[in-house]
Amino acid sequence: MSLPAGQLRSVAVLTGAGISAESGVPTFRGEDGLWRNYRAEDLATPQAFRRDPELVWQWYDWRRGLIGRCRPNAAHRALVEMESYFEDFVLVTQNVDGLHHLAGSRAVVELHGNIWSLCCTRGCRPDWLDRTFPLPVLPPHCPDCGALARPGVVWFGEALPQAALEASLAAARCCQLMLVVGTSALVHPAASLPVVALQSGARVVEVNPQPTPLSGAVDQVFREQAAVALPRWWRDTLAQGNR
Ligand code: BV8
Ligand code: ZN
Repeated sequence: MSLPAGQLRSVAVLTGAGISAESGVPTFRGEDGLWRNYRAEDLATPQAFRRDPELVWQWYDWRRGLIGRCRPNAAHRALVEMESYFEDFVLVTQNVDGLHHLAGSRAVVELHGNIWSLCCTRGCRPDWLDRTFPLPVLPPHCPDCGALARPGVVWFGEALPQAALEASLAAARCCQLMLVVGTSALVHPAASLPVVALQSGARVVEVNPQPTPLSGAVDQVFREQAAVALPRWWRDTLAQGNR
């Protein structure tokens, strides 16, 4: 479906680890996605945390140190400009690196939480932000009750925050255009959002140097890096009222 120029009002974006790749944040399933021969699926689980909270915290502390030195790239910045331009704009991210907020995006739905957020495993207090790296003590404990603290992220096998899930599904159902940027489209239920958008009649565009399970179903593919394709397409096409 193609809208006449200038008719584009509602845009939804789904981002994955690939949008932060050019900022220096390792992706999950790329060759640099490994850590000490562990896979994300082995460590990002409640079972791994129960079994060895210190090992899981060492991984998160290592990632926090890496991410803490990274800055948003041109792709993050293009999405900030789009947010001010379009009447209805929602940015749904699977990323926990916080780089969209750092770039200036406000309408961000963090499906999988945020690596800078900590939670009390006893639930005695609301989650809190702690941007120190490296953390002084591993594993960290709750400042109020002394219980073990956990990263404020959604692990495999855990339900996504209900509000975030509902907001992202609503955006997928109502948008005229969905951009799918830098995700392998393997992790559910996030990977189902572009399918919901397609079924709801939206135009779906994928930005990814590699093919994904979505590639055959979307309307357009930019087989390029996000920091190259997104700013160019935003400047040369979308900002001119076309798509
Ligand atoms: C749940 C936080 C149920 C932690 C993460 C079917 C339906 C429902 C569930 C499932 C299902 N099948 C399997 C499941 C279970 C599971 C799942 O999806 N497993 C996968 C592996 C098959 N899902 C879950 O467990 C989810 N929970 O379903 O709960 C439930 C319901 C009720 C009650 C109880 C339970 C929870 C999933 C969330 C897991 N947490 N992260 C942390 O980060 O430490 S997921 C993790 O993967 C990250 O968030 C990451 O963002 C996400 C997805 O990966 P991508 O972002 O796509 O990154 P990836 O490296 O894979 O790909 C990068 C892409 O970028 C590549 O395509 C590459 O080509 C591209 N790229 C590279 N460079 C660039 C680029 N693109 C553009 N520019 C570049 N320069
Ligand atoms: Zn506590």
